[in-house]
Amino acid sequence: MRILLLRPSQETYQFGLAPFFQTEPLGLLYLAAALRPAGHSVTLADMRFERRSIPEILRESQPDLVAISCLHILEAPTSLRLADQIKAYNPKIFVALGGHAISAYPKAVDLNRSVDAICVGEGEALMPALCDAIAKGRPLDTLPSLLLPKGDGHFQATGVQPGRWLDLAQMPLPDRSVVARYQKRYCCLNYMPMWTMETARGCTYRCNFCSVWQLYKRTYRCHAPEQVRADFEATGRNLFMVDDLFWADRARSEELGHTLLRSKERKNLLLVQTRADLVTENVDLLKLWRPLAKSFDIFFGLESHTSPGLNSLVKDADINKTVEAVRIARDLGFGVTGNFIIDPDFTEADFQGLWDFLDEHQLYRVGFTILTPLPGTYYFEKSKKKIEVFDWTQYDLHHLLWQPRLGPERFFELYCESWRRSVLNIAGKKKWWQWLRQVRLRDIPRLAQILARTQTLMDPQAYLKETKLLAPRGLTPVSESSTEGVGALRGA
Ligand code: B12
Ligand code: SF4
Repeated sequence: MRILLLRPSQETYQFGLAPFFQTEPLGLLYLAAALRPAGHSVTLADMRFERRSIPEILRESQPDLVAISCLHILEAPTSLRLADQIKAYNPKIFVALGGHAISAYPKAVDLNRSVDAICVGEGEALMPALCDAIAKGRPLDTLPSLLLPKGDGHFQATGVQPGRWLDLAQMPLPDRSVVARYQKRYCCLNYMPMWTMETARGCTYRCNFCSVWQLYKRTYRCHAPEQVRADFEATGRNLFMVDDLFWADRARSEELGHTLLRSKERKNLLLVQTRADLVTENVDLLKLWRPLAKSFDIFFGLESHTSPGLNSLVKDADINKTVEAVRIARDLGFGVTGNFIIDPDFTEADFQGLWDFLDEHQLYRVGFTILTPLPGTYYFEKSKKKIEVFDWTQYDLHHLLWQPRLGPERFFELYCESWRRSVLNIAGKKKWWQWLRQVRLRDIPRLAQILARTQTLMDPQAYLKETKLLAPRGLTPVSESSTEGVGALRGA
């Protein structure tokens, strides 16, 4: 079969650093690697960079099946629009929709009549089986992990139980040839081009805001060390390892570290994501891994500046570990980056406490996202009663979905003040000329663009303009009161 893999773009890039974090669609690269040996011809279009329209892409690739990957729920509206465009072009093309966010919340596809199958979970076994069944004209309701249209706009699971979890140790390497035409454009801030790879999948923890553990049912599986080494060697100088839980398995991480060190390959930048407690418990592993790259950044899910705050997010962590992990990572020469979650329930004192914590521990290379119940999580179901906004384009963790305790105006003033304390504020601690010293001459225009854009992260009016909340009873709607300051909201 001829198969087209599609990575959707998203509706708007209003907030956040999304335009400067554009990485390879790794899930689709694994699908390409699974489909080609089965004899299928595979092409990929990354709509974040495409100038060609969908009809032009379809004309060129002539697919029998299009597989759309929806990783983030905020990409659901564009994913569905792509499905509609494909069917409008040729109703005979089979449209399969999968990916993390849709797997976690297939309901987001309800009432769409262009999707022929919703694919839940990992695609390496499912996609070849689906293509095989379609090619041979076999009924699809014998396949596991699928939801098929019922005819009334809704979808129904086939009910066939999936087999055991895939053995990642047996999995072929991702096929990067399908993104060769985009490779130069993949980036993480001023690091460009950027590659991504995976050494392990899943997470055994249970943070309430996160959809990863709920989808993978708290499993954690690893690729074989020699395969990881081959992938490490196949990727370029800047590498983001997308694992959610780096250094989780001590013995395996030690073996993997030694395996990679036996390779001659060293990176300019290596970026990994992990938890503070995995750093404090694995100092020797960090020492072992450090020589693998010139710059080695750890992205921590810092989430809160207090232990009760961590508890409320079910992080199963202690704030002392955060402090210790930051110190250890810095002492060993790692770059410390991370993210804090701002709860709409924050008081003025909570914000002040956060800023004091940032100052005390010199945490300025951090971001701030708004606590957002992601569809497919228990937390989403629990929060449904108070959620006022079900427009998925607002689920980028930079929008309010319900009334914050302080009212939207004051909330965004303080939220923006948090961003102003980060290194991205060119009027703040790190001046723009200090940034320039850190980058190559040819990267300066790009850095200037990034810094210019990030200044909107610090402008409360920009957020208020976008806010779709209902006005609290008796108060002036936010959009009308936005120039009048806090008084208008308090006037009720
Ligand atoms: C890498 C990554 C990114 C990259 C982008 C990657 C990309 N190519 O687009 C960057 C860093 C830019 C990013 C940004 C954000 N991210 Co992100 N990201 C991830 C991360 C860590 C890994 C994804 C990955 O590559 N996995 C590995 C591959 C192999 O898995 P996969 O993509 O799921 O693909 C498999 C299956 O899903 C399936 N499959 C995929 N497509 C299809 C299609 C078909 C037809 C079939 C059959 C199967 C199939 O098969 C694949 C192989 O098994 C995930 C966490 C996670 N574990 O998923 C978070 C995650 C997806 N991100 C998340 C979030 C919240 C964000 C941000 C909003 C964060 C922020 N602070 O701003 C932004 C939003 C970006 C934006 N558009 O504005 C959440 C999403 C939650 C949700 N339900 O929406 C996740 C789950 C993290 C979390 N802990 O909650 N992200
Ligand atoms: S936030 Fe990180 S540690 Fe928590 S469940 Fe998700 S992936 Fe695991």
